[in-house]
Amino acid sequence: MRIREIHLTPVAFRDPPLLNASGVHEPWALRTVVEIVTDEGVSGLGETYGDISHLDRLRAAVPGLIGLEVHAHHAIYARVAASVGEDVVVDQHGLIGAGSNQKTVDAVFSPFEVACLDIRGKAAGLRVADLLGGPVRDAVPYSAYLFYKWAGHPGAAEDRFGAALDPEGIVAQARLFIEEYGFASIKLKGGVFPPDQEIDAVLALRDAFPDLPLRIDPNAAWTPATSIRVGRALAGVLEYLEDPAPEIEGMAQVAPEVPMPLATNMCVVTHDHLPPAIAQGAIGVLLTDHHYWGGLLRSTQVAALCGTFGLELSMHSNTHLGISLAAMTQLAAATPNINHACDTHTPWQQGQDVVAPGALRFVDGAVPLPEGPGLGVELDRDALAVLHENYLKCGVERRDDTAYMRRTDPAFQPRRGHW
Ligand code: GKR
Ligand code: MG
Repeated sequence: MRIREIHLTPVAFRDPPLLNASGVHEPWALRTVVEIVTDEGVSGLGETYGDISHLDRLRAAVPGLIGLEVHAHHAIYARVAASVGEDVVVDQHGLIGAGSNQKTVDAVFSPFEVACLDIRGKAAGLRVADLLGGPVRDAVPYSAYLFYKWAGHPGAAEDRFGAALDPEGIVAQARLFIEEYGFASIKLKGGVFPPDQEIDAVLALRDAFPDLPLRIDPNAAWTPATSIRVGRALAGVLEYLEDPAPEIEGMAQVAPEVPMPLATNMCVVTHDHLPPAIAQGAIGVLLTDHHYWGGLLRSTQVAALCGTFGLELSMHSNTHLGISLAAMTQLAAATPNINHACDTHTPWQQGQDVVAPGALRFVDGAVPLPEGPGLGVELDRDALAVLHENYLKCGVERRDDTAYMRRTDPAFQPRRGHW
């Protein structure tokens, strides 16, 4: 089965004003939908970032992939690497860690690989999880991913989630998510308010949901000294503490001084980071993300390495749609050592999607592995057209949480090692 056509469709969908250490989410989130069609007419889907620089790299990779076998994983990777050349993408919102050439290649390769696996699964009548070694769980647990947020975007009406700017607002948001999705663990995006206010929010969550595992992720907004203070204040409360301080060296200072494991999706984001992070004992949990770890198969290899070196695994998420949720679910279902509930931004999507409804659902906070072959989701072409139209009209070409925040607060500075 050879690749005959590749279609790249940038899309935009509405996103609430979620606050983080870099600023605030813009009213529109961007993604790119990748569709590969084979010479036999079988098509497969992938989903990735929608920033214009990434879209341009995807476009540049396409001609080299036409005619390749969908099974030719290594040849496809080599062609993508050749098209990327020496480029290094610097993450524009500063929340998923340092850039490197390998991370850029891996991020460009990922949606093509996912689409090829979708095709391979459909052709064989197997789920992607079967191609990755077979599912070890029927449903993948996700966590309630809470954000501090404004009531609505500046100048717009209040959205359905309302404001969450204090512990009461955060607990109310958790209740809504747990009622609607049944989540059985909770993550709070921090790095927004001074750490003591965020400690209070975590303690309020612990009081409201005494049985649920909790995490906080300030995206490296704290110094190592503050991270140690917060970690100790939350002894016995957190399942793990995610990216409290910047860089492997900062995390390595914190790790031996706090009672819970440290997790990251910022200081270990490519293979080169694993040896120093392991040697320095900087982390106990890696949040994988197939979008920048080179797709699904390479993510299972990273997972195996983590097992060898005694690291636990969770999964990172950025704002995404259903193709990504399906890929994340197939991967987590087939990765035995993903032993923490995965992150997802799904509730913030408010039903907007490019996949036909029905295949993906939440039951008690977990997504059952879709039944169909491949990823188990189908493109809804009308919905894709609407979201593409949004992209053409919205005027956003790259995610920039800091610039958007500065429209409201011109003096705002991203908070890296700030508190
Ligand atoms: O959506 O604002 C956000 C998150 O902060 C996201 O960009 C991060 O990459 O969720 C992510 C994380 O765990 O660091
Ligand atoms: Mg994180």
